[in-house]
Amino acid sequence: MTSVDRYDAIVIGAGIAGMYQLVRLRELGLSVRVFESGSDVGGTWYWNRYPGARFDSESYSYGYSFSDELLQEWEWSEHFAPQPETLRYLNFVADKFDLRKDIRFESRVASATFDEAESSWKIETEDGRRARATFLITAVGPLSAPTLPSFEGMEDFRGESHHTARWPHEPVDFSGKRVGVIGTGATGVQVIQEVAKTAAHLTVFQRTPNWCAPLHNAPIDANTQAEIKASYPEIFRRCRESHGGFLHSPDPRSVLEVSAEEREAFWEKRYAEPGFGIWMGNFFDILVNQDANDLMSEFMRRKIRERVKDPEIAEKLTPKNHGFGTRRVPLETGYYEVYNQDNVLLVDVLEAPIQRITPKGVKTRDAEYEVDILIYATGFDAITGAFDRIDIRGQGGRSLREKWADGPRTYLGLQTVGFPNLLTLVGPHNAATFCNIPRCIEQNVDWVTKLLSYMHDEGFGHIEPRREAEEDWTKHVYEIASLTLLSKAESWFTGVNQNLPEKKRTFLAYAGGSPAYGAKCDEVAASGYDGFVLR
Ligand code: NA7
Repeated sequence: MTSVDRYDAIVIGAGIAGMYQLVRLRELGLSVRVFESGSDVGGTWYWNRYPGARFDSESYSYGYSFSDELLQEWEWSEHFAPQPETLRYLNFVADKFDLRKDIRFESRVASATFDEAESSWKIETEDGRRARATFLITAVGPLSAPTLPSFEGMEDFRGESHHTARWPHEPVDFSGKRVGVIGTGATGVQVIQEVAKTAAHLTVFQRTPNWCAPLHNAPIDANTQAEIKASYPEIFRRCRESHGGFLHSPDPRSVLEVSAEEREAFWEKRYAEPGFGIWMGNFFDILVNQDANDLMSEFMRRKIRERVKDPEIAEKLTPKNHGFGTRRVPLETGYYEVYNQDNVLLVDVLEAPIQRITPKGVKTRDAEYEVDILIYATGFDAITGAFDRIDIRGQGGRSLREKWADGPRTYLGLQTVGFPNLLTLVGPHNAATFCNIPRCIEQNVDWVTKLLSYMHDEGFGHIEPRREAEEDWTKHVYEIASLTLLSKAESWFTGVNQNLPEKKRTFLAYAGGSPAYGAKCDEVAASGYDGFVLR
């Protein structure tokens, strides 16, 4: 060891992507070091410890698929596992594959600089540790840079306050407490329905309501467990063939071609089924045709009215500025019924905005709401945020943050011109950003591993995309997005976060689906990496 440790590859992040990338690179015989800011493995599942955090993907469709032994050893207890179980699973994986010995924890990478003379990357952590590697692989996660509002007085609040993605490791007791939650995205919905069970009083500060659908979670019984273990190849085949890597695929019929009775029956069935079927397994055109989407949104509107007793509250909970499924659909268990409880108050902060945080609570235009605990479920600087928090400098000292300031430009969401040997797992414009994420992570990691193996065999030490390839891919990403209604809504997919006014509205994910994306990646590899320059 010198003062600067040298490796073949440095991976940033020990979540699902970083852990799997480590497994694969070790198999190639490469020296690898993973840097992780947390004190242990797990990424998303390490940080998001808020009460109520759980999968919206079927547990058995979410775990790693690469090891049959692991699949047979691990047992999920519920169809949609809670966060503590997922974190236990990831720890189990880390133990089984002895991953921790190559991971440096509590090491946040502050900067990464490309050294043109050596064609390698130098990184420095916040605590001054330096390392160097030929390849820099980011596994930083698409939703890992939490954002807080910038209300005046936040630091003067006298109670306890937490962002959901920075939840304490010790349990927070809500009994007898007045709790406030700001935010009603997928996270807010999960935390609200859980806190409402024990808090003395809960005030929900909602700006934009979302279309929420029932999760229908249940424990997995012994027979089902055996069936799951016997059918993993089939489970993963179905995921591979579906647009978003889920067990749900769209119905090929148009909403507009079936009778009113038929579509009602279909939607009732989907509403009563577990998971994302109502989003990913709906009529194919609800996400591309406004008329089709309007009908679906009307169905969901009726459901809210049926479940929420007070019609005025039901109205407040009904989205007005976007159609069903055009933003991430929160899955819920009794969420709407929470608003029938006497101890729960819904405050519409679109109507009466939050003006400041006071020592005692939250002050809106109309009133001050006193709380003992304040929960910020206010989301993330999505997809590009975790990159922006590292000072990444490529050829000529060019900053990645500056390059992507008007929106990311990539080739396959895996590389970007001017930053050779930097590979961005689950990066912007990568199908993994709109996916049952481990399924697409495995695709990304396997592709990168094959690339590194090819480069080793062919004697290449340098890879970067051609400018035309980057332009074509970026254009394709925006064209595909423009065909969907997702591109019309304000959401983290489109880079809209009102706490980040400088962030440009673009489309950050890839909406063309993981099968098409996977096929394109395979084609590029088979052609000897068409679109890339290898030296
Ligand atoms: P989201 O989906 O970005 O939701 C953040 C929520 O916080 C959303 O309801 C926001 O309202 C609200 N918010 C943010 N800032 C404010 C301020 N200043 N005032 C009032 N309300 C605010 O993040 P999540 O963590 O729920 O979900 C992220 C993903 O993680 C999710 O899609 C899953 O895939 C897992 P807004 O909509 O901006 O009006």
